[in-house]
Amino acid sequence: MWKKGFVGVELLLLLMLVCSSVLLVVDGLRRDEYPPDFVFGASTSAYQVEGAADEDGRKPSIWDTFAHAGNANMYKGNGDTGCDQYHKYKEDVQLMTKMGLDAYRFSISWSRLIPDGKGPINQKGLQYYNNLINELISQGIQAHVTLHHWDLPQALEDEYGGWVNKKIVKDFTAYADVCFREFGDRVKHWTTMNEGNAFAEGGYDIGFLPPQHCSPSSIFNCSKGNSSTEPYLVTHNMLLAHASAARLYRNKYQFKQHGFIGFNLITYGFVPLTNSSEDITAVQRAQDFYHGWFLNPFTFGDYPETMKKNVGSRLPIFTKSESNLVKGSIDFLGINFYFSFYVKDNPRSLYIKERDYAADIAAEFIVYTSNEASTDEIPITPWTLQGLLDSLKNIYGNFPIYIHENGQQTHRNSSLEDWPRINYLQEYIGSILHMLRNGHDIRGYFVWSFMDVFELLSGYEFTYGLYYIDLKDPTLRRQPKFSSVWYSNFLNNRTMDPMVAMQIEKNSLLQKSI
Ligand SMILES: *[C@@H]1O[C@H](CO)[C@@H](O)[C@H](O)[C@H]1NC(C)=O
Ligand SMILES: *[C@@H]1O[C@H](CO)[C@@H](O)[C@H](O)[C@H]1NC(C)=O
Ligand SMILES: *[C@@H]1O[C@H](CO)[C@@H](O)[C@H](O)[C@H]1NC(C)=O
Ligand SMILES: *[C@@H]1O[C@H](CO)[C@@H](O)[C@H](O)[C@H]1NC(C)=O
Ligand SMILES: CC(=O)N[C@H]1CO[C@H](CO)[C@@H](O)[C@@H]1O
Repeated sequence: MWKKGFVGVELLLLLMLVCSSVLLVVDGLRRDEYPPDFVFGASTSAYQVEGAADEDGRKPSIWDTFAHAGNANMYKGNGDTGCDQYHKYKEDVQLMTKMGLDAYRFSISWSRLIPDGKGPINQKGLQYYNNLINELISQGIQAHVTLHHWDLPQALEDEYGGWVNKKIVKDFTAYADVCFREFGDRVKHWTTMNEGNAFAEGGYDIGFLPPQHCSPSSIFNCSKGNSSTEPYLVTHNMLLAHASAARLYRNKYQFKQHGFIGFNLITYGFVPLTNSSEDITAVQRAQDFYHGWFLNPFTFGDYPETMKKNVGSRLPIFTKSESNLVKGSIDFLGINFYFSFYVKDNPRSLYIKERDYAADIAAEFIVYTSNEASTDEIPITPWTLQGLLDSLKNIYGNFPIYIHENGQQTHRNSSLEDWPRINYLQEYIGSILHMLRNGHDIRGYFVWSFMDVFELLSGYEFTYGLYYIDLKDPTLRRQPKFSSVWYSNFLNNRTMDPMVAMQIEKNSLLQKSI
């Protein structure tokens, strides 16, 4: 499939002549139209790529436990081997260099660096992250680091319940301190939490994600939890842990390391199902519950009024000093964006006696579908991303934003000629230029994912990668998909059509071998 039949050298030369005259025009997207310091990158996270799960002193995280307990019966697989980046990081950084990435977004496995979550540092873990960061920096690739990506050390979950307990604030801050101290001379972009809102909802309300807490009424058979209270408690503790780490960074490191600290949320495009005022209000409420839950405290020092009203006494209250700590504690917001939903007002859910977070929103969410996309593919809706950023800017001001994740899913076993992914990336990257021109302070864009990783929502069935990995191949060779060629051409200011580019690449290989 990849190595299509031999094409004559003459034809290739002709193609090259033709394409040199259509350079850059193909999609109208040009790298050099974006601000020079705008970063284009790709993302992964520790548990999804590293493998080496019990090597060199690493201990389990709540995600290891979740995966080995069967992933809430949604799919099979675990990150024991992942993409084996732990051993292949040099090769991977080479691919990034060749691709022309400005930045690589990855996460540190807390339980690899500090296996019990607190206490002694694992020297081998420290060495690994130093090696990876040095390799990136030596190639001029920025390291954008996340500290918690669904992978709290299991030891802290066992000892005191992890994020439901306020003790987490102290341990998280101490872990962050180690990272700032050891890596902060080279790492300038720190994100404390990945998808804090999805972690609270998926992990503590519905219970289909680690650490799988939920009330007995959930279909996900959790062994513990309380969907009415824990999502709010956990979010409160995440906000305090973030803010405490940010204060530490600002007081102790920022003046000499000159970096930035932010937080990451999953964001959705919300579209009212009808134009009734009820549905339009339901959209605002959905935005408050999903995005304002964190952004309101970060901006104003308190939760949104809609949440106070619907959640009542189950919503923790900020003390004056907590409020001051949290307010203004992000230098940037990282957003992950994939899906859009229609939102329908659902006031009846407020009559449920023991309401969970989902019921508190009093809205129904209907996945936005499109006739053009196959059912496997995520519909492409850049206008909802734009609507989201417009509304965030209106409510919270024009603070710096990194799009930390965006990408298209396909079946792992589908073609390397991943045109749906190219279409998706092209539309969103194009829309960012438009948003920049409309005054949005977007600082960077990261494709999820650099390669086919172990996916949180689908294991190894669906993938988002620019590189394919055949799991049956013991060497886990990284094979470029068309999307990687497309992205690389864009980043290197070359022609955008991967078909043409592949021919050029083949031609240069041919010439080398002659
Ligand atoms: C959840 O916590 C609330 C408040 O403490 C309590 O009233 C409720 O019974 C708890 N629910 C479960 C399922 O434990
Ligand atoms: C929960 O347990 C029930 C009864 O054992 C089982 O039928 C169901 O499949 C389980 N659900 C999940 C998501 O594991
Ligand atoms: C709502 O109104 C907008 C603007 O008038 C229109 O474009 C849209 O199609 C309407 N939506 C529905 C579901 O009627
Ligand atoms: C990209 O190509 C354009 C048009 O040929 C050129 O003006 C620009 O300098 C190039 N930028 C880079 C970074 O090579
Ligand atoms: C192209 C191809 O082989 N697609 C198959 C991939 O695997 C899924 C099931 O996991 C099948 O439904 C597809 O037909």
